[in-house]
Amino acid sequence: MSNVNVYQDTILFKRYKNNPVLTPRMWPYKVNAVFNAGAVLFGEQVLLLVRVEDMCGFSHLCKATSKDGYTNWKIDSKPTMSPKPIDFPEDIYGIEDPRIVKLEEDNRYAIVYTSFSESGPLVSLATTEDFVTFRRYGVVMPPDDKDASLFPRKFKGRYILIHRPSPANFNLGANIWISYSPDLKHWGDSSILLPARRGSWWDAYKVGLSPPPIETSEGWLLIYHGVRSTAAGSIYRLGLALLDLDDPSKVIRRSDEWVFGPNEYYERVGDVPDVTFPCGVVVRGDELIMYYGAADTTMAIATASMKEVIEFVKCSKKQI
Ligand code: BMA
Repeated sequence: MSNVNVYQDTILFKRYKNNPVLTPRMWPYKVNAVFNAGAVLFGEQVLLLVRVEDMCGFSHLCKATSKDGYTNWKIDSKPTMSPKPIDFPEDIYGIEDPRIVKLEEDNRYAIVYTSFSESGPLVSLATTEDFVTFRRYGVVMPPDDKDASLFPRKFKGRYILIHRPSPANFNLGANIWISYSPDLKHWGDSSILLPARRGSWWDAYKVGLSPPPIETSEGWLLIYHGVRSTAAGSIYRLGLALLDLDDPSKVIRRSDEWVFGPNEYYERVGDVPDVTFPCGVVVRGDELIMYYGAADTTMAIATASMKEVIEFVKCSKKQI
């Protein structure tokens, strides 16, 4: 397959030359696919919690760490965090797509992930200090809901969650929502944060948060995915938005064009073709390292300059 869209998405993000960096064949045990990893700086290392799909079709999370964030990945020899359907029945068909943030108030990392329940996907929460033991909070948002992350700190005494409920009627659009909680347990004051567009837009009818929000001096940078539905299936691409630093319910900017999308062979061919799906980034100085699932099969990396990304999003249309 030729790279048909070589010019469109190479400006801001550059693909790592040795992509894909993690593949099912590298796994210490038998798996079908490794993708959609959450990412965080843990001590001196980049830590990925990779979504691993087993040979029954169920997903769990497995840790992979690397000193430079690109090479020499050390992969846990068995699942790091498995579904626990006896205590948490909502995990019955697996756990997927973790988004990790380090909470500023203490030493904990919050992992917000999708539990695949008997009634469909929903949002669950766990915390950890060491990525060995996990405290599970259970369901945060009932189904259908996914693509969720916390912010690293409270705003006026409340935690904020970004998430994406899906309406039963596709024509109503699956929009990104924002909700608040005083205690990580009781959630409310929900409203639409970033709506899916309509018509032939690349992000019409379905959008969702990709990695957790990234703090910058200009506001919270959102990398979100938009899903274009075509006769040949869906195309998962990425766009940018900027939220107000003190009040993240205010969208300041939103890019019109997508900034990254499936182009290379490993993004276009796999269990689900034409998917680029990041659940984690690491920022080191000006370097934004984006870890993304490619075609629901492998893990790949693209990098960008934070300065250039912020300049780009600031040139986008004002939203307020
Ligand atoms: C979305 C999520 C992702 C997946 C993508 C493409 O709805 O469920 O886990 O990568 O679809 O299949």
